[in-house]
Amino acid sequence: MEKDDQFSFIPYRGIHYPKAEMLQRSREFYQFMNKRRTVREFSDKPIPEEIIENILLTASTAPSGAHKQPWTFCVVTDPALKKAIREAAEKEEYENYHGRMSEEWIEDLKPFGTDWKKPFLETAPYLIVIFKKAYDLVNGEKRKNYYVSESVGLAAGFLLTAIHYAGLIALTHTPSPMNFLQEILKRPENERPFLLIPVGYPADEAEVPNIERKVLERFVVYYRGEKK
Ligand code: IYR
Repeated sequence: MEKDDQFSFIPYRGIHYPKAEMLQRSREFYQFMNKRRTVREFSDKPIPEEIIENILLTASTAPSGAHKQPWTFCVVTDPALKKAIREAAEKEEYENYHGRMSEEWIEDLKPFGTDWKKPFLETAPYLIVIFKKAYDLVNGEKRKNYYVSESVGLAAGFLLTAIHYAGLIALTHTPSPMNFLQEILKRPENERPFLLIPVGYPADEAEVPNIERKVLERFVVYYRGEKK
């Protein structure tokens, strides 16, 4: 490695578990994550802000290109803003469901029972709107960011994991196009909307689609080399 003297390094203290414990932890974590579901029916029950803060801190532990952390998380609880976001999203979605999406796309969405109406944008106590920073602005000067979508996608994954771990639900929502988020939330020109994530508790009568995940063999290819 090429370590520049200008920059310091600190020892990495790994976390060590006995093999049996690793096996158990990995199995249990999979079983836990396998219970995560995207839920579209929210309760309006409030969530303590500190829980949201911890979830956001977890998201910020994601790796990012050159550690630029090219993301902004907008946390929306203002009812007026939620209403504005709902109205703008529904306007776009109405167009999507009435001609803008292909027949194949509409067909692919049938198992999920979605339509242009997005009441959860007002019901959910929190809307987390993730923006990706195409570049940074430092005193008005442009600074490059790297692998922006990959980095912000990873942070979003960490966020969803933390939401699930806290016992809350989320919906990964992608209204399209979603430039309206930039306008409503008055974000600077270097930020682009990435995902809109309502967070909350499920409604009492919430249902989710009866769908299954691919089995390992259908999404993993091993390259094990010669047997020794
Ligand atoms: N953005 C639309 C349509 C939609 C698209 C996909 I791909 C989904 O997985 C779900 C919905 C909507 O939010 O309804």
